[in-house]
Amino acid sequence: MRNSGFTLLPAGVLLAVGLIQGVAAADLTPISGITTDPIAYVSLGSAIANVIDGNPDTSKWLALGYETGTFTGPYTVRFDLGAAYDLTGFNLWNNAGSMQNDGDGVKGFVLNLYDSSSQEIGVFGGEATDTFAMQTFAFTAANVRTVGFQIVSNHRVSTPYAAFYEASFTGTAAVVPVPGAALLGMLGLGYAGTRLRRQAS
Ligand SMILES: [Ca+2]
Ligand SMILES: [Ca+2]
Repeated sequence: MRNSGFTLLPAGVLLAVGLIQGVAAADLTPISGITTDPIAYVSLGSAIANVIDGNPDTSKWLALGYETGTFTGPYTVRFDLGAAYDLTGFNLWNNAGSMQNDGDGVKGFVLNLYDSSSQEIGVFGGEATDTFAMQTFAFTAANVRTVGFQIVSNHRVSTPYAAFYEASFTGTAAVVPVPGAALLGMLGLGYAGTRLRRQAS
């Protein structure tokens, strides 16, 4: 009598396999963000929550800086990914409002990468165009929990703020050793082998 391998495995092993497969992740929307820099146009709805709601909508944005004067950044918003991830890139939906290429989008930026202990473990710099379409910036960094998105410049110095309307990251859950899960897997394989041997005899 033939059995599929899966029916021979105890439920715990199937659960462990499922959890491992579930680790794969594509788009990572931060769970929260903070800034100690000024947010411009709060009265018009400018807010951090707008850029981490998973919904690219140019009418819901975050403007860092001031409403009058000139651009005097850098301004930083620090995103919390909610867990440690091995990152492969950054997605930015830049500029805001009803018009792109009007100078208020992020230009030069730096990503400061921190682990779960808030130790800086990497830095990535880039330059964004002043357009609405999603821009992707590839890099690799392991065990990143929070990212400081430091806006160094916008596209027109006479505009005193920089605006964008969504941000996300790509990557997979950081691989951490889980001795218990490995042991469970070994026990499961041993159990399956025992069943196979018993059935063969
Ligand atoms: Ca949004
Ligand atoms: Ca604009």
